[in-house]
Amino acid sequence: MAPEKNNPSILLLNGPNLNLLGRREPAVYGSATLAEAEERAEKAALQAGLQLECCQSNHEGTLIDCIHEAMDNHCGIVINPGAYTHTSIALRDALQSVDLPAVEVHLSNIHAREEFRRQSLLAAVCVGQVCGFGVAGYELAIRALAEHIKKRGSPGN
Ligand code: CA2
Repeated sequence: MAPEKNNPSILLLNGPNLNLLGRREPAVYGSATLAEAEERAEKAALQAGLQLECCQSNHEGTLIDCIHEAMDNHCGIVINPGAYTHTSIALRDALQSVDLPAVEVHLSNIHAREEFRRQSLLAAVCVGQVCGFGVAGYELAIRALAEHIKKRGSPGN
């Protein structure tokens, strides 16, 4: 959904392979599709008084472009960076450079999985991290981000 002018809005960004949600590995990532997860996320955002724009890409550069564009259109970001969580200094730099509050989300508990998933390169430039709650994590992250934005003062967009 495109953000309405003058209404505060946030961006929900999903990274590589998350377009396959609900279609593969349901034991790890659940059975809800990305569209269903986004629908639930939008309801949570509207309840918190925020518009929600959703974006998914399998490409690092496209995700970076979305983060840059968020600077002019949104007051915060909820991001599931997928496997880029563990590898992408470029995504970390993008999040840091736009200076918007961001919450990192993972469907699975990355700290209870393989060693290589336990490190997030992005967590240090996010307000916080939600993981292990499946698609409900997107709603939790949106509520947490909304609270953070409210506390910090009224957003300009
Ligand atoms: O738990 C998460 O949300 C992850 O960000 C998911 C990534 C993984 O690389 C991270 O370590 C943790 C993988 C996304 C793969 O998405 C799929 C979804 C459904 C079916 C197959 C893959």
